[in-house]
Amino acid sequence: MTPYQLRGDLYFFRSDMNDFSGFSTIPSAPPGFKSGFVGIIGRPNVGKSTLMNDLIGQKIAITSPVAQTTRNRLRGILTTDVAQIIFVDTPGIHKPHHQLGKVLVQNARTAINSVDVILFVVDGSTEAGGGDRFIANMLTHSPVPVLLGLNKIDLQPIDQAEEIEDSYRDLAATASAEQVWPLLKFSALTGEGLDSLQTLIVDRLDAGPYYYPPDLVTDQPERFIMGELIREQILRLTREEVPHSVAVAIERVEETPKLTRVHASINVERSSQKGILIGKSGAMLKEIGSAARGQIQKLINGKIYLELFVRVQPRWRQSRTRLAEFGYSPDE
Ligand SMILES: Nc1nc2c(ncn2[C@@H]2O[C@H](COP(=O)(O)OP(=O)(O)OP(=O)(O)O)[C@@H](O)[C@H]2O)c(=O)[nH]1
Ligand SMILES: [Mg+2]
Repeated sequence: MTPYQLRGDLYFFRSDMNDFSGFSTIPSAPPGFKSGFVGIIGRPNVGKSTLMNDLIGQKIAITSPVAQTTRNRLRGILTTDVAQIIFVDTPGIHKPHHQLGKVLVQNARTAINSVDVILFVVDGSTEAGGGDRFIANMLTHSPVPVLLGLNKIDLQPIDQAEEIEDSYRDLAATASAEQVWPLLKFSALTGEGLDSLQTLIVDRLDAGPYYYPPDLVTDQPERFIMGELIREQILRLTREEVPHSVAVAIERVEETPKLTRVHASINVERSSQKGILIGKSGAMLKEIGSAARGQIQKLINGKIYLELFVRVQPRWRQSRTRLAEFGYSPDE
């Protein structure tokens, strides 16, 4: 079986294979070609995943106004004529309240140590806060170049622009001991400023090979993205503690020439949450299912039959075993 396959407009991994060295479809890079890994780091909700999707031109990561949307390290690959940039989207760094949060923050920190450039993203529509300073301190002795990216400038109030930017200039000046962090402004939503960001990143990469086939946009398996698209609808349609208490598992995928059947479980911590997710006469589950089905069909460009069931797994966010089962293990 080939390790990846064209579905719709995208190539997807079809197995757990992640070492492409020696894989015949990877061309050798032309002279002067650059490549490297760029870690997108920051507080929850500053727009890291939206930014990665925009930069690679595909929706790989789900996004939402709920903090702690991203729970896994996700790679999005951008290949141009001159460079291959592998963006590593990470969970927002926050003060963890349970085992899940600890794993998320730990994985974001691990990612910092295995990239060539760090893109530290902040919310440029408000002044720097304690969470940003905490991350800035973590990056103080970074051996790799750090770029400080002010996102959401489309929301920046004009009369406060100066104060806001000064607060981040101060942050960069206090934290950057060994290097001066360039400060950039952009909007992941409108795309403004992203060309200059891309240029600045490529400037900081060294000459290198194609790490992935040029037409691959992510190393996430298709099944993983299916589960995330279901979770995204739950984040969109439910409130308060429900989004945080949900884990989606793809139990089975059966492919026939005309239809792909996907069986997924939605795991929650309490029966009250199960009740909310099912809704009156199953209305909520139906709404989640039909919206997620639409998204998954778009993803694979084919017909999907989606079956969802809700299961109570008490305190799964505290259980190492359950976390591992749902794909939230500490990265190496
Ligand atoms: N107006 C505006 N909204 C943005 C911009 N970038 C992201 N957003 C919104 O901000 C919210 C959070 O975006 P995400 O991309 O999920 O944020 P994140 O940093 O990945 O969050 P976590 O995964 O929780 O760490 C979403 O509602 C986005 O639509 C931007 O440039 N402008
Ligand atoms: Mg995210």
